[in-house]
Formats: sequence, structure tokens, C-alpha cells
Amino acid sequence: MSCKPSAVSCKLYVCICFLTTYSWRLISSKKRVVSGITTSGELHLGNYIGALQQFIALQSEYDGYFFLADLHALATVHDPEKLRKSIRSIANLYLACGLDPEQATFFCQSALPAHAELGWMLNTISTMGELSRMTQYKDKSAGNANDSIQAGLFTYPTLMAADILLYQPKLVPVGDDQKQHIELTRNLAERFNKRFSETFTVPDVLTPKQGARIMGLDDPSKKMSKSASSAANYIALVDSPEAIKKKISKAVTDSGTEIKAGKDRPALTNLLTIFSELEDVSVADLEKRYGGKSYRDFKSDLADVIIATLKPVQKTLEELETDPKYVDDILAKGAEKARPVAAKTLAEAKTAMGLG
Ligand code: ATP
Ligand code: LTN
Repeated sequence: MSCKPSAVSCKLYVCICFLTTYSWRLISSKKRVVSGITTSGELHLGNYIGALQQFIALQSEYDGYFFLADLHALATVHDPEKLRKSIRSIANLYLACGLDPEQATFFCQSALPAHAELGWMLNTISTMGELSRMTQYKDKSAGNANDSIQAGLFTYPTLMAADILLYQPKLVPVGDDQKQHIELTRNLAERFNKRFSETFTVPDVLTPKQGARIMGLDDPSKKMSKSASSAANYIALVDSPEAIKKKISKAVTDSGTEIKAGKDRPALTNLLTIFSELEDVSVADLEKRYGGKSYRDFKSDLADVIIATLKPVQKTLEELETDPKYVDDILAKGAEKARPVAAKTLAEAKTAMGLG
């Protein structure tokens, strides 16, 4: 039998080479997005609407790097069991909410020392002034004496900038409260590129048109937050139907009886926004639907919509909780995929600064 390749097999070979190169180009030409969530507690509806929904909507069109910001959690959590529990719970929730590890790269920040290394390098080009102007730092340190404020809380944004710049993304999807940190990241990238050499892509922030700042149910002047002092502030994604009904029925409303949004109606605006985001119906349509109806009717339907949204998430979560190895493997594979990307940028940044 002749060993010479036939014309058909040659054509087939060329065809396979073309397809491999072309599909690789398609994957690698996807624009990159990067974001993370701090593993400092339980995820809530604000995280879901402001961040997770965006990650999931972007994952097929973009090359997504979505990580668990466990090093950032150390700025506020010094209880190892609490931290471990939060990392596992948020990892499970990313997947249960629809993050697809086949499409997006999903990993723990602490698995890649490059984050902390670049974080330090960016500290050296940041100023005390700009870090003290960060509203998250001001809010979280308010009322505390300098001696009791963690330095990690202060330098939190430079680590965040490192998380982002390592992956050279085009976009960073976050909720409204993180916009200032992304602005600082852009400034640091520009400063570094100018002072040393063109190294980092300057990314744009992406916030959802609606729902970028979901407010607390107990106080619509403050954002829903996982470190709120009362659990009545938020709906956790793991809350039971009974807890959801109770929290929504107790949620603060505005004076008057109308189901209407408006600048002077922050509580109803917030509840309508949550409803609108979860049911994919406009606030204007909801106002029409509930014209003449009571707060009680509206709140009862809102609780049902939240329960229905979270039911499949909680079901998947139960399954994932029985198989921790499955999630660990996904995180390990994600870290392996992220490692060379981060290493390349870190090496370039080191060379630019004179470290080798
Ligand atoms: P903490 O209170 O511990 O700071 P958090 O509840 O604010 O936590 P983060 O981990 O800071 O949550 O946020 C993760 C993502 O969720 C970020 O993109 C953030 O902007 C978004 N996010 C947080 N809270 C809200 C909210 N209330 N509305 C919309 N998006 C939010
Ligand atoms: N600080 C962010 C979490 C976070 C992040 C990031 C978000 C850490 N690193 C990089 C976007 C990009 C927060 O939501 N609290």
C-alpha cells in the first residue's frame, strides 16, 4: 500500500488546518471582559442584578474571566471558616446562576500570585490622596480610628486594578458602587503606560442600564449590601420562600398608596426595578399593571417573582453542594487557563519597571 497521501486526504488535511486556525482566531478575537465578586458573605439580589446577570449575558459573546475575589475578602473577614464557607457558597452560586465554565474562565484570585504581585507594583504608582478619595474606603472606615482601619481596606483598589489589568480586558462589568474603582484602574493603567511603557489596555466600565444600584429593603437610601448590619436589608440568593415573603412584606415603602416610580419615591422605585429586572417587563408596564392596586398585592406578586427566579438556582445549588470536587475541578481548570495570560502581562509590567 502506498504511503503517499492521496489528493483527498491532502485536501482534508488543509481543510482541518484551516478550520482549526479559523476557530482559534474566532475564540481569541473575542473581546475580553473581567470581573469578580468579593467572597465576604452571602450573595444577594443586588449582586445578582448588578453583576451576575451581566456576567452571564456577556459570557457567550466575550472571552470572560470571572473570579472569586477571596484576597479582597481578607480586608474585612478574619474568620477562616466564614471565608471558606463564603468562597464555596459563591462559587456554587456563580454556576447555579448560569455561569458556564465551558464558555467563561472561572477561578479563585488567590490561586494566582500574579494578582498580589501586580497589586504591589501598582501600589507604588498610586497616591495616598487618590486612595483616600475612594467612597467605598470612606464608607467602610467611617467612624473608626486610623489604628483600627486595615491597611488592606485602603489598598483594596490597587489589588482590584491588578485583577483587571492582568487580563488586558476591554470591559469590566460591575454595579454602580464599583465605578470609581474602575476609574482609578484606568488612571493607573494610563499612568503606568506613560511613565514606563505601553503595557496595559485601558478598560471601560460596563454597568447595567437599570439595576446598577439595588437599594436596601430596610432603607432605600443605602445600597443593598452583604455586609449590612441587618438581614432585612437584603434578599440572599439562598433565602427560603418564607424568608423572602417576610422580607418583602416588611420592605419599607413610600408615603401614599400609588405603585409608581419617581425621584421622590425611592422605595417603590427600588421594588419596581427589582420586579422589572427579574420578570423582564418595563417599570412603566408594571405601573400600569398595578394602577389602583394595593402595596400588599404588589408586594405579594413581587415576592412570587423573586421566589420563582431563585427556585431553579437553589435547586442547582443543592445538587452542587453534594459534589464539591466538581466545583473544585472547575476552579482549578480556570486557574490553569488564567495563569499564562496573567503571567505574560506580569512579565511585561516587570520588564517595563526594570525588574528583569
Ligand atoms: P460588601 O457589602 O461586602 O461590600 P456587596 O454586597 O456590596 O459587598 P460586592 O462583592 O462588593 O458586594 O459586589 C459584587 C458585585 O455586585 C459588584 O459588581 C458590585 O458592584 C455589585 N453590587 C453589589 N451590591 C450591589 C447593589 N446593591 N446593586 C447592584 N449591584 C451591586
Ligand atoms: N471589589 C469588587 C470585587 C472585585 C472586582 C475586581 C470587580 C475585586 N476585583 C476586579 C471587578 C474587577 C466588589 O465588587 N466589591
